[in-house]
Amino acid sequence: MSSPPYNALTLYTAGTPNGLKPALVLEELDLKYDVKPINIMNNDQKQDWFLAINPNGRIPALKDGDLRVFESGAIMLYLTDMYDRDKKFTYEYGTALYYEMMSWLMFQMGGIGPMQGQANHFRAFAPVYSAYGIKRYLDETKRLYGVLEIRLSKADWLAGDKYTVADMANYSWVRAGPPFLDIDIAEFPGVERWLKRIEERPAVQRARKVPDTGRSEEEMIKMVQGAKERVDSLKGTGKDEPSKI
Ligand SMILES: N[C@@H](CCC(=O)N[C@@H](CS)C(=O)NCC(=O)O)C(=O)O
Repeated sequence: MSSPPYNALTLYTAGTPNGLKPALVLEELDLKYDVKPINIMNNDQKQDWFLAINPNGRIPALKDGDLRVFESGAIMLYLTDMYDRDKKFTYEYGTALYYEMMSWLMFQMGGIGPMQGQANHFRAFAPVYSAYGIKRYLDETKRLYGVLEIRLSKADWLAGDKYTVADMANYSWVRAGPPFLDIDIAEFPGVERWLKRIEERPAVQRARKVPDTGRSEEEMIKMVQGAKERVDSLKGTGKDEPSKI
């Protein structure tokens, strides 16, 4: 069998922070790819055909011919390793800047993603109102934004002097902080400037429409607001957190 790349890319994704990450790379590199929208509310991602692509049963996943890649960070690295020959959005493997970029990418994968994901769950999707759960994960998410702020208050990009997959991965989550968690991004002025810089990129605007859900950004924000109100309405109904854990 020949080695990758195979120039036969299919992205399995949904309109979520992790789902956005590969589209950001694909659009910046102007690659040709098919999109298979996955309805995570219907549990498409738990079906056998999908588990054969991603045994973890989550989006996103990527196929390049018969080769599969899962975990959003691995997908981003696959795409830059294989298709970013000029190193526009990554650094040369083995250099100091490569490991700096990798550090910020892993910071997102192991920190902001899981912590903010839990904060979103408690704030907008939980079957109970848990003040403890909301506070625990919101505080940790804000602490992690503070770590980004230390870097972005004095630099335009997370690693070195260019926009890389590390910025793309962190951006995908940080942009969701205000609508989901009412985080006031002005408390993190360097992060706020960096978000604006990223949002101006035409490739970012295209990626945000992948997959095409037929819903505008305003409609999505309204849905999130409704979800938060549902959780709030559980306060004091006996569906708030148990007194003993
Ligand atoms: N570490 C994984 C996380 C993937 C993940 O949590 N995806 C969510 C959407 S953002 C998902 O598929 N949720 C549906 C489920 O858990 O079944 C990655 O970065 O790819």
